[in-house]
Amino acid sequence: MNTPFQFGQSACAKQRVSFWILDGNNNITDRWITVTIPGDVDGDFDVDIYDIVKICAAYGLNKGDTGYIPNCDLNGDEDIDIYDVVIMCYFYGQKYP
Ligand SMILES: [Ca+2]
Ligand SMILES: [Ca+2]
Repeated sequence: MNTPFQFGQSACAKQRVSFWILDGNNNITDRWITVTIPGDVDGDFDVDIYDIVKICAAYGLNKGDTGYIPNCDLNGDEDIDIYDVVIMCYFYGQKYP
């Protein structure tokens, strides 16, 4: 579901939300975020083997490293380590209908 986001609206699960960024030069950029299950690093609304493959490819990397995938940093501490894998394992097998 692609839904235009309204200011003040809370994003619910399984949504792709668009928003605009206005930079200091008055340039507007359109961006999308996906609200999904923790561990769904590829954004297809499930946590499966493809998500594990992706987190394994980035395992051990820190923010700024080549190959770092922000979606794989599930606890937001700027590295991809066992704590992120634990979160993914907790949600493994879940999907939105
Ligand atoms: Ca997935
Ligand atoms: Ca992390």
